[in-house]
Amino acid sequence: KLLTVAIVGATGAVGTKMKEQLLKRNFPIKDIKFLASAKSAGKEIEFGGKMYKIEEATPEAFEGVDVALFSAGGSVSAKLAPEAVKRGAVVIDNTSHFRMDPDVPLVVPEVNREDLKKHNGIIANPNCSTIQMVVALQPIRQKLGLKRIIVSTYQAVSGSGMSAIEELREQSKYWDDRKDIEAKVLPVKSETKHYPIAYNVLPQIDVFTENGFTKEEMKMINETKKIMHLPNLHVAATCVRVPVVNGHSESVYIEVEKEASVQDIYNILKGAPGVVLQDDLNNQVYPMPLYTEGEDPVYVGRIRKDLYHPNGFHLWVVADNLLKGAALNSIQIAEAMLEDNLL
Ligand code: A2P
Ligand code: 11C
Repeated sequence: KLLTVAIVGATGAVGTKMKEQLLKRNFPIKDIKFLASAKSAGKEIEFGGKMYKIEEATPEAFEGVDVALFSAGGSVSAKLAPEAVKRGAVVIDNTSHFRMDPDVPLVVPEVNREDLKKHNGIIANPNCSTIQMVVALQPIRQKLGLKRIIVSTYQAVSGSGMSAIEELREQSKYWDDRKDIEAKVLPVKSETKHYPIAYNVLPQIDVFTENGFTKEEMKMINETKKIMHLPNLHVAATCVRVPVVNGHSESVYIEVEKEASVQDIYNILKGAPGVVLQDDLNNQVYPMPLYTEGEDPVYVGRIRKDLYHPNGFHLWVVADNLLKGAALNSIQIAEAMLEDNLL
């Protein structure tokens, strides 16, 4: 079966990777549409050796589309995803807009593929930092149970889009005058204050919520519980932006229900779907974002048993946030739906 696909936000950091992944994974495409803002309409984009004209994302642009991959911000999804569904498309939405809607499955195929069956036209792709964590923890949860997660993230600027990548590149040139570097995008474009990301670490990703956690932190908390179907799981997150172009890293502390050894965790993660174990201290082997760029799996290393809690473990989890965290997971959702006759 060949499908007509649309990428909404085709010129963006994630949209560009969606385009690459469709080709790389040989997604069965009959036709493809590249949609973006009015500013990009008419510009050309290359796909599989052919040039395509970018169109403005309007309701009518979804006529004849089977699968629409959205990554152009929450407000674009809010407005246009229902229009795409009305015209018969299945929407796979990479924004946070529909994620906590009880009628919208929030899916990481390695964890809750079954939830796709309950879709009503829209499937939400989780936040990048959530995806890589649940891929690493689901196999452990299945064997040992899971009671608690405390995670601190080290997130790359690519999570904040093309303009943040440009900002880090630009600021990085000014080592001598680093106190006077101008910041316009990070930590959050819409906020009043901006701070340099080069030579710095920003303990704010997205805006603050009333309880003092940021929206990004609350996404990790709420999305994890929804994806894993564990409403009573205790999750705490501290999300931090670091001067890395691409690849999110996470220090994850977990408490499981059954007592286990580090070797048990190794055995569980070895060969687990979507996971690669990189943990060899004698040879200084552990995951790092510079080396996971462009790679599909979620890498796990530095696995340690807590020194005090008998069921506590520490893990270091790294993945390409634009791939497994966004574009790849979206395409894997489409592939799973195709296999399960849901498209
Ligand atoms: P454009 O390049 O035309 O502005 P990023 O996350 O890397 O910043 O990318 C955001 C993506 O969302 C871009 O492709 C951008 O297109 C697209 N976009 C932004 N605003 C709109 C809009 N109102 N309608 C459709 N696409 C939009
Ligand atoms: C970041 N995780 O790294 C964010 C980007 O909810 O899809 C993704 C935001 C989202 O900045």
